[in-house]
Amino acid sequence: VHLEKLGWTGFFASQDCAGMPGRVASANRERFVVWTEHGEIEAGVSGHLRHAGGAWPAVGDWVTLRHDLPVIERVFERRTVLSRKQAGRAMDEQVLAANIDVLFVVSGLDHDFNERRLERYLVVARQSGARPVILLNKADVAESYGLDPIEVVARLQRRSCGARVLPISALAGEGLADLGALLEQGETAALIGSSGAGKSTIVNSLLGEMRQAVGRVRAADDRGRHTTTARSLFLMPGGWLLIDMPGLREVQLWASAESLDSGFDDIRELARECRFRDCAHSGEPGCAVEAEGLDAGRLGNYRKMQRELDYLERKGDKRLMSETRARWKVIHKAMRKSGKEGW
Ligand SMILES: Nc1nc2c(ncn2[C@@H]2O[C@H](COP(=O)(O)OP(=O)(O)O)[C@@H](O)[C@H]2O)c(=O)[nH]1
Ligand SMILES: [Mg+2]
Ligand SMILES: [Zn+2]
Repeated sequence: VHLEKLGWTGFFASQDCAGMPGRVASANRERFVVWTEHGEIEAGVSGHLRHAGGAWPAVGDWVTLRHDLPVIERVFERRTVLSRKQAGRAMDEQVLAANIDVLFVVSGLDHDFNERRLERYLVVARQSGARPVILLNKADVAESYGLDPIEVVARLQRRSCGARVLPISALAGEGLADLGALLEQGETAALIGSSGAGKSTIVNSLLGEMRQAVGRVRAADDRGRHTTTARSLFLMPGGWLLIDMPGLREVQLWASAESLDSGFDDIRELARECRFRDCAHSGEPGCAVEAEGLDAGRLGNYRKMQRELDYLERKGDKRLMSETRARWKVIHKAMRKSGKEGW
């Protein structure tokens, strides 16, 4: 396999690299599957990488391997980084995937449909530097959950600040042909969303074969079972790559205030008219956001995420947070240059 087919570009080639380059196709704590020019290699990490305290390999990462041993020695600088705050009290970043061009945020149009969760995923997506696309899956059953796909798509599209919103049915294979058109050859997409949203079914439908274990829906409570164990990378017939990620139970933000605001243009626009510059839109006199009668759920969610980021800013590791912020600036400068900020 040529490295270009796996997403290798000049960005990585220009980084000084001794050893054999490869891309992490799956990451499971200490064990990694790495794709190289010479095929798939199961690898661990070197003592140096373990103790140097640098980036730990994540799925999608470009790494260098030793020529004589299946050992990862180094992680290449990342083009984009998909991360969340580690679950629990720890104030640390957890990298979910790296070097993603398009992030498919998947939600089923069923009992699990939740606009607040989608808003949260969009913040994560914008922080990552990848182009977010919302996939509303299970359009075939939407009606039986009282959801009108056309109406939901229109509403989300109005609020998504440029992110595409596509209704699909992975099971029926509807709408999937449009996905490949959003990526160029060698680009990488990832699927993120709750367990049971249909991510693995999307991978299987695109591959035209049963490669990913699909969760059975329990009849009793209709909740998809958690069946994906390792995240994995797939080569799509159209020449792009797709990462299937396990369902995330909880997504705490590891993001900058800029990433949050970039998904809430409507609130930001109105906020300019608020009497106080630092208006929190919660009962202040002369608040334009509240006067407009914006969807209370959306405004509440924005405030909740703002508080979460304030807390992160105060309690989080200052150095890490400033790195996160610096990365955001670099990514967005690069995107403006490449004219891809249209999302
Ligand atoms: N009705 C319907 N069910 C779907 C669709 N896509 C996936 N499912 C079902 O949803 C359940 C969870 O799918 P799975 O791909 O394992 O979800 P994942 O946890 O996001 O990977 C399975 O029972 C699928 O058959 C769809 O488009 N329509
Ligand atoms: Mg799955
Ligand atoms: Zn206000």
